[in-house]
Amino acid sequence: LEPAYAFMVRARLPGGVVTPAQWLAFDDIARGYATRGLRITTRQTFQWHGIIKRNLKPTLQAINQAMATTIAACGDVNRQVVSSVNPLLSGQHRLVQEWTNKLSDHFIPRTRAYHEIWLDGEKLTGEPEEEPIYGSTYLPRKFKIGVAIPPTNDIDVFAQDLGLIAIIEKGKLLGFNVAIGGGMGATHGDDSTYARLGSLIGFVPPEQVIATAEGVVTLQRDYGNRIERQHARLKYTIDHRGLDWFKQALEERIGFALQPLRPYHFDQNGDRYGWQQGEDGRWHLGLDIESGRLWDVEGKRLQTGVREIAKILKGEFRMTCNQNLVIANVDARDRQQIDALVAQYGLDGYKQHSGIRQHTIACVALPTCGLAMAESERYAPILLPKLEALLSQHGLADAPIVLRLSGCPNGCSRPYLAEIALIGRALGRYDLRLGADFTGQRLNTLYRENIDEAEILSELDSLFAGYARERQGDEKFGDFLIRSAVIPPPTQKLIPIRL
Ligand code: SRM
Ligand code: SF4
Repeated sequence: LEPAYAFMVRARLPGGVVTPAQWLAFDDIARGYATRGLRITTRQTFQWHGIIKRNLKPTLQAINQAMATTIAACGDVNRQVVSSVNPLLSGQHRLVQEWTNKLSDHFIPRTRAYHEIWLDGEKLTGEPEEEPIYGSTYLPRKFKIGVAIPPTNDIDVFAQDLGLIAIIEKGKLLGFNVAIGGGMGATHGDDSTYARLGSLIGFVPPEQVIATAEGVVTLQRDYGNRIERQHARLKYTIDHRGLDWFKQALEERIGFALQPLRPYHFDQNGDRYGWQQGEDGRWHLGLDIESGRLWDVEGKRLQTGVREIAKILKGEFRMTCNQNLVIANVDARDRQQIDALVAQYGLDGYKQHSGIRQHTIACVALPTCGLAMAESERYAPILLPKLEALLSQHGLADAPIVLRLSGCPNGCSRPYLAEIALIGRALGRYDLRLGADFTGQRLNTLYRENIDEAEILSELDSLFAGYARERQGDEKFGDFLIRSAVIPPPTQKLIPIRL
C-alpha cells in the first residue's frame, strides 16, 4: 500500500487577477481536495496544501476548467509574472496588466507533456518538442519577472530577476525602466550566496519590452551556472561576469540599445487598506489577510466570507504580493452589501490592525514547507501581540514598520527588504536583520545571529525606545537605524550603470 503522499499545488495567475467565478472554482478545490484552505502567496497567486496524490489530476483539471493553469508556477522557467495593485490608478493598472499578461504568455513552456499527463490531452509521439526560448535543458534555475507602477512598489521590483518600472505620463504608458539581477535566496554560513537588489540598466518603450525580457532570459539560459545550483540564479551570472558585460551582451543580442533611465519615485512597498476610489470612479476594498491564509477555523470563517463575496461580486479580485486581497472594481451601489459580508465574516481586521501588523508578511514554513528551519506563518500571530505591546509602551502603535518572517534563508517573504526581519535558524531561533527602507529600495543588515524570542524582544525594545525618542518628523524605523548608526549604511546601492 502506497503512503498517502500530499502535495502543494500553485496556480499561475498573472498580476493576481481572479474573476468571481474562478474564485468559486478555486474555493471548491480547496474544500474538495486541500487541507488548509486557500493561501495567497507573496507572488499574488494561490497555493493549495495537502493535496493527496490521487487527487492531483482532478485538482489540476479543475484549475484548468476555471481557465487557469499551474504550468510554470514552479520549476526552472519564468514563474508567475507579478504586477502592482494600485486601485487608485485604474487606467494605469489596465495598461500594465496587458503587458503582464503578454510577458506571462510569452514565457509559458510550449511542451504538450503537461496536457498529456494531467489533462488527458493528445498522446505525444516521442518526437522532440520545440521549446523556442528554453531549449531542451530549460533554465539553470527559476526566473522571476515583476512590473511595478510607481509610486507603489508592492511587488518589490528590486527582488525580481527582471524588474520593470512602468513609466506613465498623462495616462500613456511610455515604457519601462529595466532592473536585472534581483533575488533574495541565501544559505546560512555560505557568504558566496546573498540577497541582491536588481541593478537598473536602462529604459525601453513598450514595443521593446518582450524582446528585452527574452534577451535577459536567454542570456541567463546560455551563461547561467548549471553546475552549482546555489549559484544558478541570474544575480550570480551578473556578478560573476560583470554588469557592464551583461548589458553589452544584452544589447548585442536584442539588436538595440537601452535608453537612459526615466525618473520615478516609490513611496512604499506595502498595501493600502479600506475603500479607495479609482480614477474611473469605481471602488476597491483592500483587506489585510494574515499571511494570506483564507481558511475557516474556529471563530474565524475568512474562507467562507470571501466565498460569499464572490457570489455577489460584479468586479474581480486582485491578490497582492503582500499576501493581501483587493475586492476590485465595485460599483458604489454594491459597497454596502460587501461591507456587511466583510463585517459578518471578520474580514475587517485591518480597521484595528497596528502599523506593524499592516506591514507584516510571513512565509509558509512549518508544517508544510520541507525547507523550514523555524516557524513563520504560525509564529507571526504569536510574536505580533508582543511586539505591539512594546510599540504601544513607546507610543508607536500606529508606526508603519515593515516586518517580515521567513522560516529559512531562502527568503520567500522577501525578508532582506524588511525594516525588521526574522530569518529562521532552528526551532525558536532566528537571525535578526534590520534597516531596509520602507520602499523596498535598500537591503537590511544582519544585526544579531541565532537568537531566541526573549533576545529578539529585548533588542527591539531598546531600539523602539530610541526611535520613539529621537526620530525626526515622520522618519521611518529603518532610516532611523541607519542615521543613528545602529547599523552601517548599506553596501549595495541602486546606482544605474554607465558604460
Ligand atoms: Fe519560495 C522554495 C513557498 C515566494 C525563494 N518556496 C519554496 C518552497 C517551494 C519549498 C521547496 O522548494 O520545497 C516553499 C513551499 C512552502 C509551502 O509549504 O507552501 C516556498 N515561496 C513560497 C511562497 C508560498 C511563500 C509565501 O509565504 O507566500 C511564495 C510562493 C510564490 C509564488 O506564488 O510563486 C514564495 N520564494 C518566494 C520568493 C518571493 C518572491 O518571489 O517574490 C522568494 C525570494 C525571491 C527569489 O526567488 O530570490 C522565494 N523559495 C525561494 C527559494 C530560494 C531561491 C534561491 O534563489 O535561492 C526556494 C528554495 C529553492 O528554490 O531551492 C524556495
Ligand atoms: Fe519554506 Fe524557507 Fe520559503 Fe519559508 S522561506 S516557505 S521556510 S523555503
